[in-house]
Amino acid sequence: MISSQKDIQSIRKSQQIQFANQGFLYLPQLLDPTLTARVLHAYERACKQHIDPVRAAQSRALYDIANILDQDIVFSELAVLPNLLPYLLTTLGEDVQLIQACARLFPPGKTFTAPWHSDMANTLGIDLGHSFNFHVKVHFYFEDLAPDQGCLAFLPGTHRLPREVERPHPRDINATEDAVIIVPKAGDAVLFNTHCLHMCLDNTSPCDRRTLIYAYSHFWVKQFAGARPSDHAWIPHGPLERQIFGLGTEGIETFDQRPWGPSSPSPLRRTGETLARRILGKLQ
Ligand SMILES: O=C(O)CCC(=O)C(=O)O
Repeated sequence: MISSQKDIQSIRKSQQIQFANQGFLYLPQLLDPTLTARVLHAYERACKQHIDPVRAAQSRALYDIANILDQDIVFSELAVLPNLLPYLLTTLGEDVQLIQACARLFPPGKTFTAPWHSDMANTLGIDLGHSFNFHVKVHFYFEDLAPDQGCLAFLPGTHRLPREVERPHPRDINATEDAVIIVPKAGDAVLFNTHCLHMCLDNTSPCDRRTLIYAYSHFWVKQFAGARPSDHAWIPHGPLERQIFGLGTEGIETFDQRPWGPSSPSPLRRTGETLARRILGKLQ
């Protein structure tokens, strides 16, 4: 088993504050060099199988491989990377689930994203400006990007704007002054609240931008096709790992799914219970 509750540390307070205030976290070197090399290798193999290089060169379109989890076991390992789990548990909660996974190849060209958008703008039933723990995305990088290679950029703090509030007009935004642009190295990741205004910048470099993008939310949110490998043997062991791939505990209501039982006691409560047991043991 990869994860057990006692092995999972909290993330630093400063990172919790940064996620709450800015809406994103840059996570340098989340992947170690061996894993980074495995991911790069598996990504290149998947692209060879799924992307016709001639068509790609002609159309310069964006390519997404939506069933990436079926291409190599390393992509499932990445979804539940032990270093990532504390971030998922802190930013979403114990009922975290993978909702979507894809590999993306963005050739040189204009950006394909809407300028400064929230992914959640059409999501009903949620007070977006106050729901900081609803939906996050993680972009994984397995090669260094140049600043002009279609990097991800954010307008910090804009996840706090309600849906109804007018967002800044792209024309009024000077990316170099107003935005935080992440220029990642191989092994880095970026985790963000998808209601934080963000965009992919133009790729004016001569190189493709190659990334993996995984979205996570709660166990009760519907998974997209491809958010679980078809071969369940590829799902890493452990209750949290299985839950992340949408395989909860049988007999537990969807809303009550937790990896370590329906109501995992807080660390304070666990300490209290241990103390109580010791004291009672001495009294008997
Ligand atoms: O950089 C990208 O591939 C897309 C960025 C984006 O808009 C997203 O992940 O929601």
